[in-house]
Amino acid sequence: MNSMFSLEGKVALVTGASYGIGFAIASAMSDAGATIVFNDISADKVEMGLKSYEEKGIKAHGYVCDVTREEQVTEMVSRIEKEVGVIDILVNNAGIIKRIPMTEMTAEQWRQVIDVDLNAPFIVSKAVIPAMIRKGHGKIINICSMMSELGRETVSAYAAAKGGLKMLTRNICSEYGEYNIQCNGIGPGYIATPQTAPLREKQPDGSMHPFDSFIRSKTPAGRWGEAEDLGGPAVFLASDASNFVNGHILYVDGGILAYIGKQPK
Ligand code: NAP
Ligand code: GCO
Repeated sequence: MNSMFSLEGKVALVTGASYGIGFAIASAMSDAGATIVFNDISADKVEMGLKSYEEKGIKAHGYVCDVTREEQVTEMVSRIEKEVGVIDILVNNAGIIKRIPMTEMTAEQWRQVIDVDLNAPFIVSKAVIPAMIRKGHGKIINICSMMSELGRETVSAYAAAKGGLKMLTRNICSEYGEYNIQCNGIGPGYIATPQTAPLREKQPDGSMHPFDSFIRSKTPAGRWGEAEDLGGPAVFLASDASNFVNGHILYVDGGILAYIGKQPK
C-alpha cells in the first residue's frame, strides 16, 4: 500500500517554495522520497529556502526565477533537466494577493495578480509538459483557493485568477490526460502563512483581528489551517495512488465550503 504513495525516484518542482505552503508541500514530498527543486523570485529568498530545507535534512535544489517571465522559466526548466533530472511533478504554488476594493484597484495592480496567479501556472506548465509527454507520465498540481469557488470584498483579481486556475487545471487534464499526465488542484482553506498574516494581526487593543473570529466561525474545526495540513493531500496527488484522479480540485479547507458558519454568540 505504501508504495502507491511513494515518490521515490521522482523530481518535484515546487514554485515559490522558500517558505509557506510551497515549503510545506515540498517537505512532505521529500519525506515521500522525491528530489525537491524550488524557485523563488530573489537570490536571498532562494538562499533562505536552501537553509530551511537543510535544517530539515532536505538537500533541495534552488533556482532564482520569476515565474511570470517565460524566458526565465524556459531557462530554469532546461537547467533543472540538465542538473537534476526531468521534472515528474510540478506544483504551481507561487502566488500573490492584493486586497484592494475593485473600484480602487488600478489595471496594473489587477494585471500583476493575474500574471503571477494565472499566467505563470500556464507558462510553467507549458514548459514542463513536453518532457512529461516524452517520459510517458507527469503530475501537475495547481494551488487554487477558496476563491476558486467563492468571492469576498477586496480580492477581485485574486478570485478571478484562482477561478481561472481551476479551469486551467481542468483544461490541462482534458488536453494531456491521454499522455498519462494528471493535472489536479488543491484548494487550501485559510492557512496561517505570511500571505494571511494581515488577517490575523493583533488589534491595537490587543484583541484578535475581526477576520480571525470570522474565519474560525466559518471553519467547522474552528481553527486556521497550518501549511503542513496540505502535505498529505499533495503527496496523494503527486503519487501513483491518484493515477485515475484528473481535473479534480481537492479542497483542504477544514470543511469551510460545506458549512454555513457558526451562529455568532
Ligand atoms: P506566501 O507566504 O505569500 O508565499 C508565496 C510564495 O510565492 C513566496 O515564496 C513568493 O516569493 C513566491 N512568489 C511570488 N511571486 C513570485 C514570482 N513572480 N515568481 C516566483 N515566486 C514568486 O503565500 P502562501 O500562503 O504560502 O501561498 C502559496 C500559494 O497558496 C499561493 O498560490 C496562494 O494564493 C495559495 N493559497 C494560500 C492560502 C492561504 O490561506 N495562505 C489559501 C489558499 C491558497 P517572495 O517571498 O520572494 O515574494
Ligand atoms: C483572503 C485570503 C484568502 C486566502 C485563500 C483562501 O484575503 O481572503 O488571503 O484569499 O489566501 O486564498 O483559500
